[in-house]
Amino acid sequence: MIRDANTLNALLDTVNRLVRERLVPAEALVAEADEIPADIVQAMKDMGLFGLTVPEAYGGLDLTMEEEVMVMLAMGQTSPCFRSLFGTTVGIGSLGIVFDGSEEQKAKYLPRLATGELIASFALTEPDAGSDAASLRTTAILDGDAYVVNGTKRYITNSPEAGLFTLMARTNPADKGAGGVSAFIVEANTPGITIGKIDKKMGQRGAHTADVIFENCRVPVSQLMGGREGLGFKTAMKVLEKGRIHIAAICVGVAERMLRDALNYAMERKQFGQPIAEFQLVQAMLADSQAELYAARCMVIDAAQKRDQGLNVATEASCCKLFASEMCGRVADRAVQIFGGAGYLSEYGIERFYRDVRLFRLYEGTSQIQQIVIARNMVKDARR
Ligand code: COS
Repeated sequence: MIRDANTLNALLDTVNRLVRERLVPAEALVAEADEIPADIVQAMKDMGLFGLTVPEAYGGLDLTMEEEVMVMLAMGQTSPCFRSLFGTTVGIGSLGIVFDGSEEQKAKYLPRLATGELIASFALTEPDAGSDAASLRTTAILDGDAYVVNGTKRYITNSPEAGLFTLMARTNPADKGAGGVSAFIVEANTPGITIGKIDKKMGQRGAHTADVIFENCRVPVSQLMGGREGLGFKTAMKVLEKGRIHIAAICVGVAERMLRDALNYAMERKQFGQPIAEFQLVQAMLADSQAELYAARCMVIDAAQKRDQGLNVATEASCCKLFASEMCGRVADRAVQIFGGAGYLSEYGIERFYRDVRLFRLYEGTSQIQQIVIARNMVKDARR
């Protein structure tokens, strides 16, 4: 649902200008330094990008899913690390508070998240609990006025920058499944939290991940999400479901950028006396990419519109994440192929995108997890 086309277009114009004038020129530098310059971070904050999904009452833009998708399509036109910086705050890092936080928790944290003063991270994955998220081992045991948290969280995006963690921990060790898990809002400066070394990743340099280690960390009772135990897994699932549409939109945006770069290259590069874009085998790669991109774009917008109508889009969200991330990988591969030898050189940038987009098929639920969610829902619906 697009509430007011003029307001959205004004926002999209600003995002497009930021991407064109500030982010694209900084791509190579950010990858080299593994750091987004402070002035760019500030520009993103000033534009309200950290508050895209925060309700207006708490200082955010409160975008509908369709509007959020439009912004992500625009942000996809540059290196995905830029999106990643505010993506966890507008997505999985803060949505738990928006969905399930108490009034007090919302009032305390959402305004500071919306301005970017606080960066939020989502702490679910562990060394031994990834796809099987319900098996997480981090414990949060009630002791007087606090929960004592012990455990390690792994690959936590933006943890080195985070001011706040949405943490999933087991409050009931007797229940080894989803029902024993609770969600907490944990301030990053709480004693007992250590951030590990920044991970060396295949791509998306500039976006940081690291371990977050909790050692006898006393988290006040007031930080239990919504004041209720045992609902943390469901909070995580709801958050991830929305996040999957968001990530799918970014996949579409980045694929558009890679295909545009590949098309431009194919029209300039001459072999056998003519631009390689004139050759049918190159055209096949361009055409397959365009067709798949169109399909993914339609899917993402359709799922977003359905979600805005209040429909259950668990299946659609996983379809989008699965198809768009796999499509993005195929487009990246064809783009490198079209660039030929130049595609293997870092100065052309396409090899960086090729590495960057590999993550899309892994995080916020692997392609295999999306397949499981889709098929399970199909069986469940058929039994009704
Ligand atoms: N919205 C609301 N509730 C949901 C939900 C959703 N999208 N998906 C599941 N739930 C609820 C279920 O209804 C169930 O509740 P009841 O026990 O009351 O029926 C509960 O959550 C447990 O669900 P389920 O039985 O399906 O859990 P499983 O352990 O079988 O796991 C998968 C399901 C595999 C889908 C889940 O573990 C998953 O999504 N894993 C991937 C995690 C992930 O994306 N990690 C990425 C790292 S974070 S960047």
